[in-house]
Amino acid sequence: MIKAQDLSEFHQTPNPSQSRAVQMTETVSACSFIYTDWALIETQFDPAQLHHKETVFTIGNGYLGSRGSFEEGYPRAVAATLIHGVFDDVPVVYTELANCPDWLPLMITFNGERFRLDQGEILAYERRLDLRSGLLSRAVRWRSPSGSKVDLNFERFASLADEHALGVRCQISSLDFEGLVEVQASLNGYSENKGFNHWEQVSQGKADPGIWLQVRTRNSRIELGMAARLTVSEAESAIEVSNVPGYPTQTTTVQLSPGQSVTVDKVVTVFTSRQVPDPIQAAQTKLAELPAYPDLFKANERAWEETWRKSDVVIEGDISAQLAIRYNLFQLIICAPRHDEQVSIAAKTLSGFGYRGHVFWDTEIFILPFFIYSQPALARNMLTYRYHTLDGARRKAKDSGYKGAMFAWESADTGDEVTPRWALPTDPYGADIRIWCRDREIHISADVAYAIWRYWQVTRDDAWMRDYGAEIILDTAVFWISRVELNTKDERYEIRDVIGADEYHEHDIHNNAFTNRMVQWHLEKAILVYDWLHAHFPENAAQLEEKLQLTSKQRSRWQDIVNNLWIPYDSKTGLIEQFDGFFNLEDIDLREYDSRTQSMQDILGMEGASKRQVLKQPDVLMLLYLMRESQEFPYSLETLKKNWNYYAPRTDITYGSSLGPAMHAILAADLDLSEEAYERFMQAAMVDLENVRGNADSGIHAASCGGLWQALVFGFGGVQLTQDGPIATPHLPPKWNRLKFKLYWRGDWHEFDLRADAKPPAL
Ligand code: IFM
Repeated sequence: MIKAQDLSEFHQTPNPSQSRAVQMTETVSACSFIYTDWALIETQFDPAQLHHKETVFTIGNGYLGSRGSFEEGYPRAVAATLIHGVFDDVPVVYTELANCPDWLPLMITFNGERFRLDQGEILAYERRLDLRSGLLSRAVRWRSPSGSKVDLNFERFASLADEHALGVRCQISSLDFEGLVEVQASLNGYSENKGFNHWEQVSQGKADPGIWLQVRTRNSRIELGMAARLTVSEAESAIEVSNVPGYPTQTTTVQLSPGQSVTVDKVVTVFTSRQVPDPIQAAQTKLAELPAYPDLFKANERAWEETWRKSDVVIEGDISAQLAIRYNLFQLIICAPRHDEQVSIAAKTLSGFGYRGHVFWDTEIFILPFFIYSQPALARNMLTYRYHTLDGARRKAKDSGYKGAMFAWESADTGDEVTPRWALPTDPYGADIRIWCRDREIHISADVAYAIWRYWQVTRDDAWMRDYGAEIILDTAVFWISRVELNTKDERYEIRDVIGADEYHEHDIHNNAFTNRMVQWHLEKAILVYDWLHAHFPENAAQLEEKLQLTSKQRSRWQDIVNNLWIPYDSKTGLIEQFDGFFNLEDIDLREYDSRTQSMQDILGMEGASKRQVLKQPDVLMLLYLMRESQEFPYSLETLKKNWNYYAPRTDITYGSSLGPAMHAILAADLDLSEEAYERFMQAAMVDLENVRGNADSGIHAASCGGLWQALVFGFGGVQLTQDGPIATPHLPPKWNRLKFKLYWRGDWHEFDLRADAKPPAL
């Protein structure tokens, strides 16, 4: 067997990615990967890691995401292409992103023997994701069951320059094969969401040249049109079309002798009725206009270059961290809607079926900062999604007996609550499990307000604030008036029956510090926005007042709540109690569970964990992080130190939520706990690449990707925002020589080039 590193001779293809030599300055291998500065390279095919690697090799372009399944298929493969906003009804979880027709299939046979990785022999194998250009390629040297040796070089990309255009290429070279090679390029209309088929086949046919397929979701009635064109180079060959229902196919057959090669290109277009009234017509028109594969790729490459110019982060001295940060940012970039403000990034991006494409607070608190500071127009798209889903949030508030707008814990196309009420137990005799987040994890409304404020502070986009942001902040502030309760005995406002950021505690949780302070903060900002609107845009203020039935009475109520909302902070000890009574719960020493491989909730049971001082993810510490940016109450380094010492050892950081490690990395860096900061950072960095939680098969952990960027900039970079702009106080991990990134701030770009020795502030 040839080792992957020896495969250079293997890339003799007219592969666009080869025209630009990859700078392999340093490499590190892990999980059968080699990490270089810009490329993730898989060196072996391991069927046991099939689904994990399908997630890892997801590509996309902000419109769709396609998992890294193979063109030729594989038994038990979970191929998926998810398109933003293509939701359809489903039992229990209400709605989910429908797995769209598969644009990848390429079936290749050699004298009738079908190329498959589970047949014949793999003599050499390398799969490479080039993060710089979004190109996924695979080089396989294969011996067929009857003994013929061939090389196959596949590549694919989803164009970042034109989100409706996709490309697949395969160069087939014969080493000792003599005979007929048949290539079938298809569109597969039978994609399923793990056994559930959302599609009705509407029509299909022959394009000029090419094939097309038209399908419609069963309930939401979204139409999708896909068209494809196969071209063959380096060989003379006719192309035929066959129309198996739901599976239009173009087939070509060429004669190949040892030393000869043939290249097939499949370019694909896709539209849905969410963009155009006639998606199949749009797909065909675009296909007819589309350039050949190499030019399509070049335009894509240029678009990536432009994107990385704004978003790249350079780490020197640590190739794993360098690759990992670029990989995590790549995964965020490919799922960020570029031209659609009715959708947002889901917890598992467009890379898997986990959480069904639903959007959580993960987006506003963990993911958006990266976009706000590097591509604010994309952040604006996603915040505008919250504007368009306000009516759903209003229905949720009304249904729960409240006023204003109460955002859904899990949100999809309409903004109505889509968190399932029940989960089924794995034990067939166990009871169904009630999911309380939909009712109680209400901090989401303040989290959205927090992201809007941050966006506004960074961009000074007053027009957006006037037309969209203000309405969101004010109507959710109206909700809080109806949600808080007055405790007449203690003469204070309280918020009872919530779930905070830490989801191990769900019952009888009153006055969760995180929730209460976020609400108080939200109302402080609502007052500022209300006054700002009146001062600068009185007409808009009057319209909004009428629409939301706002009067100065509400403004006074907000102020009263701000003044009197209970925040369980003890100024003598500096400790913040996570919620009323948390300190009275049975304490736990997590060091006694050091050898565990499961979450503390798995070990103790739901009830057991809820009765102890053990956290699934940072809660008080999360609050301190969010208040740190503007140095607001209760943040101070001293308070952070005290609360870190209390809560960090009680947090199930490795097996609890994937949202935790990046946050701990930031705070540990603030506290100069460099070893801890680096360990947590790498835990977050590798969550999908190395499948550290064992669940990467269900999709990318998007919040962790976003948290990682924050850990770099705000943790290791130590960036603080001042009136004069961002200032860095670096705390680089010992092995890093350099950390370089850019931040957008009020119309300017601030470049930071932080060196281990000099550690200068912003340039
Ligand atoms: O939003 C998170 C939550 O904080 C922890 N459980 C998973 C959710 C989705 O990532």
